[in-house]
Amino acid sequence: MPSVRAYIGIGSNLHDPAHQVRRALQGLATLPVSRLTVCSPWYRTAPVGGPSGQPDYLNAVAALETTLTPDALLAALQALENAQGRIRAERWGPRTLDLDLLLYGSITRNDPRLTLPHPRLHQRAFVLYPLYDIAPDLTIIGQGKLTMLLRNCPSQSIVRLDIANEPVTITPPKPLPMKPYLNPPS
Ligand code: A4P
Ligand code: MG
Repeated sequence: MPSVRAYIGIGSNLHDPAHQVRRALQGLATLPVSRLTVCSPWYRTAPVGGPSGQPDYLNAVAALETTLTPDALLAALQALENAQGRIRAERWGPRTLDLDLLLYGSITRNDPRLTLPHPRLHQRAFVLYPLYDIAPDLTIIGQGKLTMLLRNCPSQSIVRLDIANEPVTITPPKPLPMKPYLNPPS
């Protein structure tokens, strides 16, 4: 079976998010019949939705080449979330780790268990900016060119962190430098 490129959205806002994201990347790097090819820079982002007062998130997007089926990949992502203490208490509540399957090749699917592309991908700056960093020419099937989605994305508070683009071994500097990423790339 030929491998497929899948994009994974990574988010954490509990229990040392930098540690959670690093650990998630290590988990992604060891998935069977898969290869972690790149991880975006990391972003500090204000929470979108969910209960008020929750901490800011650390978000990134990773790309995998995989021959896992979409369902097997989703199950593997959920196993990584569970291994990192993910508790599902309320919708969009704070979490140690969220791994969303954003895209699986050009597959579309409309099943509540697995919707592809991820149904809210196009509304979220915390997904679109890191995705643009690693795949600027991408067209999201059914939604349009990434550059267009970025231009139309609602304004959200996100800051790109100055971290080398090295999956697994990255260590965020302390204190986190704040480098506003103000305008969508043209
Ligand atoms: N599911 C369906 N399609 C997918 C997919 N493509 N990838 C199902 C992953 N899961 C998918 O997910 C709920 C259900 O969605 C699962 O049972 C799965 O079978 P979940 O991870 O348990 O819960 P969730 O992540 O809270 O749900 P949801 O609806 O995916 O949330 P979103 O839309 O991902 O939003 N703000 C900031 N700044 N940064 C964030 O990372 N994340 C969220 C979560 C809200 N606000 C945020 C952030
Ligand atoms: Mg999720």
